[in-house]
Amino acid sequence: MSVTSVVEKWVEEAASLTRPSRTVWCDGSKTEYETLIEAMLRDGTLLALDSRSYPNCYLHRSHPQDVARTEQLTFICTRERDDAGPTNNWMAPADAKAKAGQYLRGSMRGRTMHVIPYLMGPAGSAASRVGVMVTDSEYVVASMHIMTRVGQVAIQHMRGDADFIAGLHSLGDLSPDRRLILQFPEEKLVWSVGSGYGGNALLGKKCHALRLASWQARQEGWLAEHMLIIGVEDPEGRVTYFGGAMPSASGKTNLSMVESRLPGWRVWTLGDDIAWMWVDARGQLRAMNPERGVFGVAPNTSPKTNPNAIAMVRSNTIFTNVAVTPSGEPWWEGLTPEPPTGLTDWQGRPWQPSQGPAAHPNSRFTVLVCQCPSIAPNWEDPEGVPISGLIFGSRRTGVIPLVFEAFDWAHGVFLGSAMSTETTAAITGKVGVVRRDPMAMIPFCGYNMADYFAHWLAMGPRLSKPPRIFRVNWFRRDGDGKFLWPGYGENVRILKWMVERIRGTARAEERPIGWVPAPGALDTSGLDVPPSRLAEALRSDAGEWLKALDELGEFYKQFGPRLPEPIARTFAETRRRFGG
Ligand code: GTP
Ligand code: SPV
Ligand code: MN
Repeated sequence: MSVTSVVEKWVEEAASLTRPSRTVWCDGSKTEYETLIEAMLRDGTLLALDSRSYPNCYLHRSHPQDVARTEQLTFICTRERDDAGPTNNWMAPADAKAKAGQYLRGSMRGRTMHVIPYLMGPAGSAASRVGVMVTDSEYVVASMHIMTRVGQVAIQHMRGDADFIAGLHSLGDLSPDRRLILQFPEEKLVWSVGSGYGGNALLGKKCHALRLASWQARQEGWLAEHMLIIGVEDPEGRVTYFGGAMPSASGKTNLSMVESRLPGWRVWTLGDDIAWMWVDARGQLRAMNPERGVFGVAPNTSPKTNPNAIAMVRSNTIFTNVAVTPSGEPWWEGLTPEPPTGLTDWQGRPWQPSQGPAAHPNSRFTVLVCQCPSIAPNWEDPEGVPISGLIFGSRRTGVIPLVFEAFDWAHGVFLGSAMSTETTAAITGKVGVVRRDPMAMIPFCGYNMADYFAHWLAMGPRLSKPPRIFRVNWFRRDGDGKFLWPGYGENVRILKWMVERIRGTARAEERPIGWVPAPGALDTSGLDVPPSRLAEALRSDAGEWLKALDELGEFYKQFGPRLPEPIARTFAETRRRFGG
């Protein structure tokens, strides 16, 4: 493989810091993948699963203290603190390198350093971008094979000697005390040490495709978002494309491969976690999925909730931190109504129900997205797909209705900026705590969030027909703690209403928060949800909202005068509409 001298020089620098016993350049081939798998089976990094029911499927158990992203150890390292903004952890670049340098110096001694040239986005797309990461984890290399396009295809995409994001990753000693995930947007550089898990370690994903890409996107006038991409096909065969942002473990993968419960309607999968979007020459917003695989949440994935995912993970899948049955099949909470007997838990111990969940709540599967039965035929179109609707969803037990539509682009950006959500097991820390999460980007925006809002607002006038913006909440509960809306496959009913809103045919009522489905406007045919329950799911209560707006006002304060005026104005208007 021929690489540029800038790449070579950077790899040499990484090696002189980490001191691997040898350096291997990855070509992305099937043989390379198989060789890695064999080596990991030999050294116990992987366990083979039952080869008849789960061919080419493996189980990896991560270090018990390394099971999710660690946001408190994740930093944006810009020269100016203000460029990272008040919602990011910040470290000066020199301090960050001094600190992480201690953990990285000699960290690959006795290990192999794998050099992975990877492409984010389909081959042949002007929107695709290159990264080169080095790592001492074979599990990371195999995962990158699935999640990105590895090898010569990446090098070919470089538009200049230095046209790549550089990523240095080392497992270090896996201790959270010596773990840092550092983004240096001004140097197009990532340093990650001390974790082998998910977004901490697969540097193409959150570090590159969101944190650094969002920085580049702002400079270059596009968007890098924590969004799924779907095409919704109606009974006449017309497809309407949506992007959808939801916080970690809050429904993107599920919505991206929904099996429709409405006859004649179907949902096509294009992406489940990240969308890169740009405005084309005609003023149309277009989107593509920079990833090639799914790193999806296992718990609650079942033939009932997500049959497409169940089919997708039946072969060629790496499972991480799930439980395993005596016959060598993966298992997690929710897969079957009752746990099978004789389970081994995610840490390899015989499982007793009294010990808590058998699979880690953030256990995941890594698999090519093209294995999903609902994969869209055009998912790798270099031109992307035209986006007609954007969805902001979050996990809220109360306050936020099932679905409503923004009045216009600026109002939609306000609704995105106003998102809050209950935390999940995707990040270390307490689960179920309400926190602010604008556009589901609080952990992933690589620059000052006030500037991010301004960037979103500035997209509006560039769009000849701005996508309609919708807000959803599948997670609202009744007084008994039960979900008000059945969710999953039934969410297609909400998508149908959105498509009809875009076409101008669906009825809606104006409320202080936006357009809410009029009674009867949501297709509930064959659905066992009484109108009173649906009304409860759609309710917006002035008292609750005024309280929520007070909290939002507190959040906005930290941005000071940097908060864009249209956001402040829409905030004030919303308060007024509620009589506040
Ligand atoms: P990340 O990969 O962390 O970014 O997560 P994600 O947004 O893709 O979330 P995912 O679709 O994997 O869903 C995570 C959790 O939300 C699982 O436990 C799901 O069962 C649950 N969930 C998803 N959709 C629904 C829904 O419509 N209703 C309910 N009640 N739960 C849902
Ligand atoms: C998320 O947390 O949003 C994920 C999982 O998609 S990870 O790749 O670990 O960040
Ligand atoms: Mn995610």
